[in-house]
This record gives sequence, structure tokens and C-alpha cells, in this order.
Amino acid sequence: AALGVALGLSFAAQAEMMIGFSQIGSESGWRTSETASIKAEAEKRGIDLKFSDAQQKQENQIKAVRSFIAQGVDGILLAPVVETGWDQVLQEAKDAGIPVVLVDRGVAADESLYLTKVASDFVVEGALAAAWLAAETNGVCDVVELQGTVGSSAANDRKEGFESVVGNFPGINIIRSQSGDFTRSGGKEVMESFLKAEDGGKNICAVYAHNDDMALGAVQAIKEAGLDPAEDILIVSIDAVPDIFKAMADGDTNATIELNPHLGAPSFDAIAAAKEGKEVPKWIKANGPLYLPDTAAEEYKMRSK
Ligand code: GYE
Repeated sequence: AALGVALGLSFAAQAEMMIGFSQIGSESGWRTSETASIKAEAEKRGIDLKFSDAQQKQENQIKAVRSFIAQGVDGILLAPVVETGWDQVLQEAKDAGIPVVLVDRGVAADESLYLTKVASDFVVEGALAAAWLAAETNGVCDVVELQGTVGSSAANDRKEGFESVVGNFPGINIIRSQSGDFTRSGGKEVMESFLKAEDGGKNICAVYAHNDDMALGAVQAIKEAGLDPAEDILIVSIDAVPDIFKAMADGDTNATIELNPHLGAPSFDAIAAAKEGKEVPKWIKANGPLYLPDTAAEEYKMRSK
């Protein structure tokens, strides 16, 4: 009964909440799903969600957070495009008594400046991708890396995690590494330049892409270069968007690591808990498993509904 009352209180409290959400943009299929999911979760809970799209610019996010503070919101969801440069605006939110939840990416700021982070451990994701690749190639492979947005925690940590594992295999080398901005077109363009630089692709054993969209761009580039993706060049990526399951089922990529886009519920729960004076952990982890082609057709059917 006590639990019911607590949940009832928290539900009523949430129905009256006004929450600001500063989103990065719409660079990837994953992010589009996240935006839709968070908006739907707010609507389900009767939360008045103020949504702001930053078009990949930190300055737009800082402006949005300041405008949320001026509107006197009950809480702020911030998906930080890059890691650094947040201290001042987070301090302003804190001074106004407004809890900030970091969604899907992290910041390089003191953790007292925000309520919690709802995100995956990207170092672990990168390590998992590398572990799969090491097993698949018996520890011998020349890899090209498609990095995410420069300065983002997702790119920094996915790189670090991957390197931490391949560093143990003298036969695995990252021969090229460049940012494709987490976009499909960026992935394609950078992969084209890698293929050109590496004898049409003959010297490339595998692609490690920091997200599925860039992997899908790389698939196109590899096909246009006359090679067979997933066969001539292995491809491992992160996100598990519906389109990558289609690609895996079609034999075009080899593995993806899931990142759940439904981060609204834990974020709103954290703000509600904070309002009720409850303790909230500083990092609510959202890590998912690695998927292979064997289940891809079935996963695609389920996820593309
Ligand atoms: O993997 C990628 C994106 O921040 C974890 O951002 C997120 C990443 C995600 O656009 O697709």
C-alpha cells in the first residue's frame, strides 16, 4: 500500500510537471527514435514537454537551457552534443534549483552540477565491438574506424573502449580513423576516402563504425567500390536501429550493439524522485547486447512494426 501511495503521488506530481528537453538534432536513425520515444513518454504521463532542437550546435543548447530556466521548468533533459563547456550553464540551472538529467551522452563536468546521467557506458560498447572482432578474425585484422561527432562522449569513449581491447592484440591495427559525424552521408564519404587510400579496399579487413548510420553509409561505399560488405570487409557498429537488422539479414553487415532509445521513462522518473527528496544514482546505465545476423530477420520484423 505504501508503495502504491508513493507511486500515486509521483504520478500526480509528474502530471503537473513542465520539462525542457534540449535535443542535439536528428543526425541518426537512433536519435530520431529517441526523440519520438521521449515525446511519447511525456505525453503518456501528462508532462508538458518543451522541445528544442539544437541542430548540432552547443551554443543553441546553452540558449535552450537558459530559456528553460527562465520559464521556470521543473526539470531539464539535456543530450549534450559535446563533452566540454557545460559548467557555467549547469551551474545556472543548479542555482535556480532545477534538476538536469543528461540523456544519452555525458559531460566533462563535476557530477554535483547535474542530477543524473541516463546513458550507456560507451567504453564498454567499444570494448564489446573489439572483442567480437578479435574473436572473428583470430586477432589479426587491419581496421578502419568511423568516429562519431568530434568531442562527443559517445565518440571519445567508443574509441577508447575499442582501443583498450585491440591494444592487447599485436595483429589488430587501426590503420585509419576519421569522423563521419554519426551520419549516413558522412560514413559513406569517409569510407570512400579510406577505400581509395587503401588500394581500393584490399588492405582493409574490417570497419568499426561508432554508429549504425555510418556503417550503412560504408556499406554503400564498399558496394560502389566493387567489394562485398560483410564478406570482403567485416562491419561492426553500434545502436541496433531497424535498418541495420535489415542490412544484417541481407548479408551486408556483421554485428551491432544495442542502445535502447527509450530513455524518457528513467529520466522522468529521476526528476520525479528528486522532487520527492529521494536519492537518485548518478549514472543510470542503458547498455545492451551484441546482435548477429542469425536473428536479424526476426529482429527486423519486430522492430520495424
Ligand atoms: O549512438 C548515435 C547518435 O549519443 C549515444 O548519438 C548517442 C549516439 C548514437 O546520433 O547514433
